Amino acid sequence: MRDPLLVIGGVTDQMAQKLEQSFALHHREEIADINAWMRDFGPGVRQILTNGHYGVPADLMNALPNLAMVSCYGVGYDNIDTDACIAKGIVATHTPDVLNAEVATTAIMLLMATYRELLRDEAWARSGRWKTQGNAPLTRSLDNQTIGILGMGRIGQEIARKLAPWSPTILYHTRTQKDVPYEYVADLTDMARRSDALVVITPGGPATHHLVDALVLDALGPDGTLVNVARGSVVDEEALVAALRAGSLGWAGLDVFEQEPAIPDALCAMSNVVLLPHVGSATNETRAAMGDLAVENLVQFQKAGTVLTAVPECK
Ligand code: A2R
Repeated sequence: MRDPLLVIGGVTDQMAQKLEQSFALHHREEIADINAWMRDFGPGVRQILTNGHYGVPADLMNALPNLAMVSCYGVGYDNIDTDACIAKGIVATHTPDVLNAEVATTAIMLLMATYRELLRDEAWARSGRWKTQGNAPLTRSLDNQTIGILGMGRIGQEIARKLAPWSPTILYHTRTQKDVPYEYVADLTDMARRSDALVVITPGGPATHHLVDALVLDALGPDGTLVNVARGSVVDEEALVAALRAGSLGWAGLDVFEQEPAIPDALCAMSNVVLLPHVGSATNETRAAMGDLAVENLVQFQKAGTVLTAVPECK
């Protein structure tokens, strides 16, 4: 008999095929009567596969007496209560590094799309306005900009590296200074004031909640661009809408939102924003690598009681 694995959120066919060799998959969304399922399978469940969006709800974690390991398909794990994991002896894993390049590409795509008005000009070409109204208005160059990066970890460093062909001046803000060849700015508002664009790439969770607030947005200013590829919670979305509406912030490129999958109507109605449905890592290649790592963590724990990529709190 294969061990039961509770699966929260979607998995790719490739992940399901690999997992089915070792586990009997129980998909949370297919369980109609969770109490009956708990009685039948709960005590046998030692492992969960989830993602950064769903995490593990507290009632589920508490109801599984033998839960020992949670594998998160994603690098961000702010919806997994790591304090509760530590208290219960549960090891949590995530998928760092394998998505650095893709999320960095997404950040640069949003910078390019906002600076060069990609959506406006694409619509200009497609709608025939070129013929009826003439050339599209000029845009801004992404070259030689001062780019402030909030968060200089694995992905932040990859964003800085990938920006090199545009000859930027890179500033960064984190809680502790890093060994990187960029200028550290101890105060986030100062950094925003000095930056043409601010790229947000910290984890989510209480420590970073609304780090980018009205003051920071105001400091970025009417010619400034905000790009968020981290978590919606890091930016005060209400303040962002107000700043974009008032023109005290120029542009925003957003892959993440506070109440996903909901995006405020006000943002959807603005022409100075580019919106993506949280697709920072969402390519076949990168999701395959993330899926492989999430599955390898599960299988190795099942076989040997060890994991490859524990979250720092569980190391
Ligand atoms: O503050 P530090 O020295 O721990 O630096 C980390 C920074 N960070 C913060 N910066 C300012 N204020 C905070 N409260 C704060 N908390 C963390 O974010 C570090 O430089 C960076 C996180 O880097 P990594 O742990 O290497 O994460 P990675 O792989 O770059 O991914 C970042 C996030 C994920 O958690 C997902 O939410 C998203 O990107 O995909």
